[in-house]
Amino acid sequence: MACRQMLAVLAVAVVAMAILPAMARATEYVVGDDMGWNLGVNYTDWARGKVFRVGDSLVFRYDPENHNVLRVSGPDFQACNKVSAQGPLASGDDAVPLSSPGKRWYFCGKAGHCESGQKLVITVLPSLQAPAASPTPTALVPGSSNKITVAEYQSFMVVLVAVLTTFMT
Ligand SMILES: *[C@@H]1O[C@H](CO)[C@@H](O)[C@H](O)[C@H]1NC(C)=O
Ligand SMILES: [Cu+2]
Repeated sequence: MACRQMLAVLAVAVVAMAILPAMARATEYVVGDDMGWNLGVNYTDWARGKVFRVGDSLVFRYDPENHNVLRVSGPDFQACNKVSAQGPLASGDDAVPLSSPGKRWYFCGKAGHCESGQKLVITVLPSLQAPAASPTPTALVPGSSNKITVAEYQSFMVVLVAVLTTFMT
């Protein structure tokens, strides 16, 4: 009996350790999925429940005759002000790497499209990659960020398995 429980615990641990690095892998989000970057799509709904991290990317797909993509500030997003530091993306298939954490605001610069709701705001979270040299478990240090790295999670799983194994024998 104890042996079977141990096997079950080990199986769960192995699965968890196999899945976690996969979760840390970069994700490419096609904005609007099959509907692409268009009028008539609610991008608030599209973004809901998605987790964007540094290293992921957004891909805007659209007809370049009818749409483009402007990255703007929060106030310009609210007001649909077509003020963008970089100028519009206009290829129709634009990959945007999410290279830093924080909020990002986009809308279509064609007349009336932002006002009609062709706009997207996302919050980019820090990467899940473990920092190269950081042996301190930052999750346990008061005042530090709450982020748990993959390495820390794996260490935690190893300890958990060891403890459970001890109790079950
Ligand atoms: C998108 O849907 C949300 C509710 O899910 C709503 O609050 C919002 O006004 C909608 N946006 C547009 C542009 O229709
Ligand atoms: Cu448009």
